[in-house]
Amino acid sequence: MAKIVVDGVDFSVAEGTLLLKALEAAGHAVPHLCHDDRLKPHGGCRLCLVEVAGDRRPVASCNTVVCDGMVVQTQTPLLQTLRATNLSLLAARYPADALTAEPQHPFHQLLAGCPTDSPAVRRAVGFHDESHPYIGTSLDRCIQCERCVRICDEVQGQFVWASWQRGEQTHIAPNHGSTLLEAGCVACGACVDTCPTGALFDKRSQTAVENWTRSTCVYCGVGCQMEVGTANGQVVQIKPAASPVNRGHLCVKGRYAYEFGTADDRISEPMLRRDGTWQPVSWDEAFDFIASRLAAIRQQYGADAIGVLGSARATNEENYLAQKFARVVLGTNNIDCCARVCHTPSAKALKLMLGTGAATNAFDDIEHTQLLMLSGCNPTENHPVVGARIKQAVRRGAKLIVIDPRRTELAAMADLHLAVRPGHNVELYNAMAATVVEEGLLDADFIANRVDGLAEFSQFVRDYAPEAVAASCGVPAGLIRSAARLYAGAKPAMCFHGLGLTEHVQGTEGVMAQINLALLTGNLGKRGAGINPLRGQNNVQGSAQMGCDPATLTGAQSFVEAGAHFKSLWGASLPASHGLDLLSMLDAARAGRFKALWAVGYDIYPTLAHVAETAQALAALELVIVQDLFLTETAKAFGTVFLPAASVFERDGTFMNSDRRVQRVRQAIKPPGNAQPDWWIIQTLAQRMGHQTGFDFDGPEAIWNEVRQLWPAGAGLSYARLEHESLNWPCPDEAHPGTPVLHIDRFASGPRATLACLPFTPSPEQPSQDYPFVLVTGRTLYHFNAGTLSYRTPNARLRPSDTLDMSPQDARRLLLNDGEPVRIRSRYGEAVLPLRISPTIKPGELFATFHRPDLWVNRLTSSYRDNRVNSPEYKRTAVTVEPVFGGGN
Ligand SMILES: Nc1nc2c(c(=O)[nH]1)N[C@H]1C(S)=C(S)[C@@H](COP(=O)(O)OP(=O)(O)OC[C@H]3O[C@@H](n4cnc5c(=O)[nH]c(N)nc54)[C@H](O)[C@@H]3O)O[C@H]1N2
Ligand SMILES: Nc1nc2c(c(=O)[nH]1)N[C@H]1C(S)=C(S)[C@@H](COP(=O)(O)OP(=O)(O)OC[C@H]3O[C@@H](n4cnc5c(=O)[nH]c(N)nc54)[C@H](O)[C@@H]3O)O[C@H]1N2
Ligand code: SF4
Ligand code: SF4
Ligand code: FES
Ligand SMILES: [Mo]
Repeated sequence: MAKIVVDGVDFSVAEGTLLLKALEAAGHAVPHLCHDDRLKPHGGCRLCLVEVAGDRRPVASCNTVVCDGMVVQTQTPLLQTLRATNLSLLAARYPADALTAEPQHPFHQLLAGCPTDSPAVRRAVGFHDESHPYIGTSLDRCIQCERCVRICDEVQGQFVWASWQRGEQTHIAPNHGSTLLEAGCVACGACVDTCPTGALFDKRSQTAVENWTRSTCVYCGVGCQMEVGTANGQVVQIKPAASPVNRGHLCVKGRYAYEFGTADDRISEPMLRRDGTWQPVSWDEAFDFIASRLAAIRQQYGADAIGVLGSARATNEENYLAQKFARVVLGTNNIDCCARVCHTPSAKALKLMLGTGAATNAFDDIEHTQLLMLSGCNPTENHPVVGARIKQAVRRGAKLIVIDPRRTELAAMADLHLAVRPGHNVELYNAMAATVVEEGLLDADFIANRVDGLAEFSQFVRDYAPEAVAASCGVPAGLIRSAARLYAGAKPAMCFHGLGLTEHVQGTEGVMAQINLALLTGNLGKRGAGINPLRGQNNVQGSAQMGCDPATLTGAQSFVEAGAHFKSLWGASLPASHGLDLLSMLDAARAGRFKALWAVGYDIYPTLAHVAETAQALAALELVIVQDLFLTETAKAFGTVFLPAASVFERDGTFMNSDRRVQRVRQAIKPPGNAQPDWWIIQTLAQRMGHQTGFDFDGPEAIWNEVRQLWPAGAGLSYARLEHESLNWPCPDEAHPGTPVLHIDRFASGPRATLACLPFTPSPEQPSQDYPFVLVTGRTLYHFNAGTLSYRTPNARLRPSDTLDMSPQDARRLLLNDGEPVRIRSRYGEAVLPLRISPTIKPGELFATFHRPDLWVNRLTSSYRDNRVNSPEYKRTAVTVEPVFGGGN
């Protein structure tokens, strides 16, 4: 601690604190304009000046670090004169009307407290952009604090803004291009958020906010914390909140894509389909109908003819109730969620080899690592706040390896980019492991203390020397060796991965092969290391963790280890049969053995692979219950009952993010019409079906407390703690600080882990003369999965359509033009998309997004699945492409 004296009073603050912050903490805050906690000290506006004993001239407190014995004056006459002069210089030529129209901006508040001369001439404006859907510019208010320039560089890493010219003519404008979007803006809103004058503003937030509610983003698994601004019962603005996850930053979806809740086609009444048309009914009628149909189906076909899908978009509490409903009320383990189609392979691989099926390290480790290896993930688009943190780590000197068939934004920045052929991950990792073994790059101590199976593994990987597999996996042998050396040589080195590893026939094995590399090089159980799946939706980690998985109970506990505890707490027997996963439920439906499905917040029809097969299965069902905000494609085509759910803004609970944090979701507004929170819907139906006890919670906190009783690693995560702490599980009791790094001294499965020998067998899905291209499907920044939420916001303007990305070479060869609609055909179906010619794609490969259900990209994908956990092979389909004569469909 450093002792300082401020205006004659003694204070103690932590050594190294910025003087500006120390003064704030001491209750002697000084005015400031160009400072932002998220940015490096700048010292430009000279408003935060203070006098420090021993210094001849006043210093900028935002640019000075406290040291022991410092004696500081904050209010001398000299300082007051200097501040007033500096403020009036900034106010010169400032539009006076702005002060009265929008008094809330920090600069306007400073001017109100400090009389300045009234401005005579308006400032010249260098740049004006009307075209952006979210960001407005009034640069006559720009006071050159450069906060926008700095935050775009230092936090988002996009380098959109620049300060142009000198002196009187100085102005802020994009680095290049005539609009923000042309300059590469990704609409994160950080520049708007930091601007102290309103020179940059949120176009859609013109209503004054009445209330701010802290909550968690509804989109991806990063789990950003946000302040939800409401007025007149509606969300009118969203701002980033400070938290260890997002550190006061958001991406375009979290910050701006919130208007789905008030979309015209939001459904807020329960509905039954009668004679082919949807008719609104009361909750009573809907529940009575479902209860009697479920009872009849169970009577006729048995409980295992029914299945429930939890929702990765709903809370932990709701998913917990969904699986309890399946197991206790229906009596079946047929319960799953969309983790099945993305990271169940990761969870399986991690559980099998290390004992805990979740990311090993926290996002904070990005700032503590020497090297990042990203495999089959595209964080700047899909986990953008993490993507931005990775970019900054690389700017600060961390090494970067990217393994991805495409040259993604981060691949273009990487030290090494390994453009592996889609589906050849196991082969490539085996070759990297072979290099590590052959060249003696192992961490011998770590292996001696914690790893088994080296002899057998060394023998096994001999067949995978880089020179032997280079041609097959598409990466030159020299590059494979360089990557192995770089990864093994950097201590610590951290892996992130995505669906490019998991959505393959060898998905689980791809993750296992990556874990081998971490075991060989000692990159587990320490800060800045580990194996980290970037989980998909806001609560996909939680949905599966709560037990929406046929094979595991809440807390990913097995029936053997935890079954007795559940039976006694639930006062019920557990279903005896093995549950079906989602894909097996649909297989059983096609075989006539499965009859009813309740899909909570999951639109399976357009998002599962091989739409034609999904349709056959859904058509064979007698009862399809859809619980959602909108009439999804599944509901439109096959729904029997629709139950209207409350949105993320309309209820309480918790989500679990990608780095194992449980975070609060708080109700900010009321649901529309008769829409209800998912937990209420599930609980009320359970009661209707005769289960009063066990489903009589008075709200999400009570449900969560039952979860804490059943899941030892979550027992310490009380709502009271979550109010002010950000904790990673395991957190077994209320005094426990949480566990950001797993497997520190021993693995969850025991003291030692075993290397896995994983022979590579290629996917049966192979290109041929008729289907010469390999199509990869995936995501883009502006839209989210089935597009259900994001296409109901102005993000639709930022990216109106899915595209088929093709290399310039192939486009030239096939005489196809950019933007032209093309027909893509696979062995399973066809789709029409506009072509986008992109140098990020290799010849012979293609990439398409799948966000617009009406374009049906999944008509193309096959029914091949991961050989261990059944995840569809979305990332590899043989197709052919041809022009669509006479335009698109
Ligand atoms: N903006 C946005 N964000 C999202 C989503 C969204 O739809 N939009 N969805 C959320 C969900 S549910 C999920 S699960 C996550 C997914 O996030 P990611 O895992 O990042 O998702 P994808 O874009 O599907 O695939 C990632 C990358 O895998 C590469 N790839 C394909 N095949 C291979 C291969 O064989 N090997 C390797 N090494 N790479 C390969 C692709 O080129 C692609 O760049 O994103 C979440 N975040
Ligand atoms: N070709 C191809 N297909 C893919 C993939 C791929 O990479 N390629 N990826 C796959 C992956 S990883 C995933 S996760 C799936 C995603 O597929 P989905 O899970 O269907 O996609 P989401 O858009 O996340 O939508 C879930 C639904 O939740 C609803 N919802 C939102 N909030 C709530 C709520 O609070 N309560 C309720 N009840 N509902 C709510 C939304 O309206 C939406 O209908 O797609 C898969 N499909
Ligand atoms: S919105 Fe984000 S990316 Fe766009 S200019 Fe502002 S800070 Fe940069
Ligand atoms: S990075 Fe993910 S959690 Fe954060 S604001 Fe964007 S979509 Fe939301
Ligand atoms: S806030 Fe310190 S110089 Fe601007
Ligand atoms: Mo996902």
